[in-house]
Amino acid sequence: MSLKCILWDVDGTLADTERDGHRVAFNLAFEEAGLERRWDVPTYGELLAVTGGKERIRHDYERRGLTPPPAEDIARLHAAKTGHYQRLIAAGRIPLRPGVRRLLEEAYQAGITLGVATTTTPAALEALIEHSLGVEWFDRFAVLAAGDIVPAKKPAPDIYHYAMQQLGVASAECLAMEDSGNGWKAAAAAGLRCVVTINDYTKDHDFAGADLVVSDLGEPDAPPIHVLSNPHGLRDLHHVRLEHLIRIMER
Ligand code: XBP
Ligand code: MG
Repeated sequence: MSLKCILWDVDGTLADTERDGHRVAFNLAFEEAGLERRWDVPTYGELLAVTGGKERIRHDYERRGLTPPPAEDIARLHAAKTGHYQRLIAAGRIPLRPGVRRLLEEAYQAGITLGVATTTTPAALEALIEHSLGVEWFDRFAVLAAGDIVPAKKPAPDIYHYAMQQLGVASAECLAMEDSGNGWKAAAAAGLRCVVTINDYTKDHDFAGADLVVSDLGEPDAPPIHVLSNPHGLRDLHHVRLEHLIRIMER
């Protein structure tokens, strides 16, 4: 099958948003609400097992044996967190990961359909597009599938199913770009092939079965990327190019 569509995860894949973006924003919202709770870097790594900010807040109460606040209170706290996150992104705190812009441009110029499939809130996604990617990407992405648009978040395949339905494409024509075990599981469960770029939080996750696992997408003028798993035997992996993604779909 030829490559028709690439669906991109956002957090950890387009940019390393979790540690210095989402985590910091949650802590600012806790402080503002008069809560004592703070999520340090390792604690937040554990909490990433649960996708979705509201779900993560609830889980953090439950795992400590505490009764979570009512859903409306969590929603209010999370809305405040989203505001802080938008401000952090607008301040230019989080750059795109290496190779992301290059590969997005290459795929767009080649006429590949591009979309987003993420568990994050639409407002958080929009901030990243506006301030890190560029406003032209609001039109260049054919679908922005985000947040509560589906009831079950990753690792459920629902957000991928939703994005593909909106685009009218089949899973065999689509490739997913992910960074986490939950993201890879969601893509696999939806029947997509998947390229994984790991990060500090996800490097020990299980990516068995993924089509390519690399340190990052890399750049032509930077040192070569680290290849962790290359089951299709792709060559010339100094950096990941569109040609590699096309070859993955042909295997
Ligand atoms: C991202 C998430 C999100 C973000 C926080 O996972 O799990 O919950 O951490 O965003 P993925 P919100 O990269 O697999 O989509 O607070 O807006 O939910
Ligand atoms: Mg992710």
